[in-house]
Amino acid sequence: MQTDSKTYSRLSIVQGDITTQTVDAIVNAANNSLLGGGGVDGAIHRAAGPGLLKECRTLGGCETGSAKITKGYNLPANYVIHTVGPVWQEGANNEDALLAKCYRSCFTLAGKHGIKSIAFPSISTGVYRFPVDRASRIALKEIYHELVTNIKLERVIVICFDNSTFDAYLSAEKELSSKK
Ligand code: AR6
Repeated sequence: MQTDSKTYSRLSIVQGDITTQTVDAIVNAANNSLLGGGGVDGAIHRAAGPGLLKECRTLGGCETGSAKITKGYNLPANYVIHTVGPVWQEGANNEDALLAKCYRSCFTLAGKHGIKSIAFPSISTGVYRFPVDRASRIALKEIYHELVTNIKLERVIVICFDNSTFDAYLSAEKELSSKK
């Protein structure tokens, strides 16, 4: 893929809490019901307040690999894009392609809503047990692809909650950027 320094300067990989990010949209790693859960999903619902669950109830759930959008309610972000990552099943169930599709689905919705800055958590690598080394490479490939092809997208932030996730994304970034 053809990337340059401008592409890299629009991507940040940081350690932190996605609920505090001041961006147009944050992404939620949700489940098929879209009715809340643990991990980042629980944190987003707690920070957004009950309006978020109320709107989620109207959405009719979400298929794995797809995404749906709501308002951000009490969050600093204007929107939440809810996507459903695959549960890791030893790679036997199309998990790589489904994870890549999550990122693409989020970018499609972001484009439709004029979103210029977006923060992602590490989708599927918590409760859903997707190996983070593998997931981080898939995530960054999709993010780079979007940054290269969509010049309207100003900023993408990957928010890593814990040290090992942060390390995995940094080494994936190093590996992928050395291939440019
Ligand atoms: N900010 C950023 N990342 C976070 C935060 C936070 N506040 N809290 C946790 N993470 P997970 P999954 C990280 O389990 O694997 C839910 O119950 C976490 O450390 O939240 O896609 C849903 O309802 C990990 O690195 O999502 C589903 O049932 C990453 O977010 C299921 O979990 C993803 O972990 C989805 O599982």
